[in-house]
Amino acid sequence: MDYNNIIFRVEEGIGTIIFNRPKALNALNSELLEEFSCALDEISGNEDIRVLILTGAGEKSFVAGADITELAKFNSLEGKIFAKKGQSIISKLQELSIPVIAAVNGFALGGGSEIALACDFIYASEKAMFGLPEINLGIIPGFGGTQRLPRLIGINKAKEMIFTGRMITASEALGVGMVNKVVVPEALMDETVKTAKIIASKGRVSLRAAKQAINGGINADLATGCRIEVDSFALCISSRDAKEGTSAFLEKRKTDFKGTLKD
Ligand code: CO8
Repeated sequence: MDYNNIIFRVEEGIGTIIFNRPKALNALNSELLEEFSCALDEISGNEDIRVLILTGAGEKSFVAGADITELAKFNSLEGKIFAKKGQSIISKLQELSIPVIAAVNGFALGGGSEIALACDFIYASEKAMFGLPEINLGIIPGFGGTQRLPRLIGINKAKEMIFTGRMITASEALGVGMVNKVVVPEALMDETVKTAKIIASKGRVSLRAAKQAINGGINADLATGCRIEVDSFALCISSRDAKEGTSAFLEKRKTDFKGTLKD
């Protein structure tokens, strides 16, 4: 597919999607969402991609939310269709078997924060601003924000953000555990790629199993979560990567994970 609203590239096993409507602060219109969805399908079908990075074009914004010019015209049914479509794309993002890092370079508002929240973790530029300002538009977050934000930062802090619509700075986001690392704007991509490369050097099967165990267990009770972990552990122990990892340790050499899903 030709992409007009995103840039999608793959280098050394690292996929990068850049939301690319800088004149509208990379707001999510239907066309961009469709392209994002197709790129996620491409990534799911490409075993060479080991880690995905999401970021925004331009210096100002990651994604400033859903495109309000589109939202303003929706009736209830259209709103429901749009929200369902957005949620299914964001679930697709969360369910990717590979790790996903959001490199938030500027505004991550509404749907933009919700995309970042569905990533495995967030690195942010000092200039980043996070918020769920939907209340100011007379609506509520519709791409999973009322669900993922409280799970990540706690119910009371999430309620304060959602009820006031107030934006928080990158350092506040760091303080509440929404963001893992804050760096100067020029260092954001380098820092993110550095971490992505470390992750990409690990075994694909064990990365997949770890993500599956964490995501599967987080909303379950501890006993269920531990059962998921046992199954995920069993999945990777017989993999080629596990043989490589254990042999490399015993032979006192560096690991060379092939990243294949075949055992
Ligand atoms: N949609 C469309 N256009 C936008 C958006 C947006 N979300 N955000 C910014 N733009 C456009 C502006 O209209 C402007 O365009 P133009 O130059 O043609 O006038 C351009 O981007 C630059 O924006 P500003 O001039 O406003 O830049 P400022 O630096 O003054 O302000 C802000 C930046 C604070 C980010 C400001 O633009 C803003 O508040 N934007 C809206 C943010 C927002 O409310 N986002 C939430 C949207 S709702 C949402 O995401 C819900 C998701 C779930 C939907 C469920 C479906 C029913």
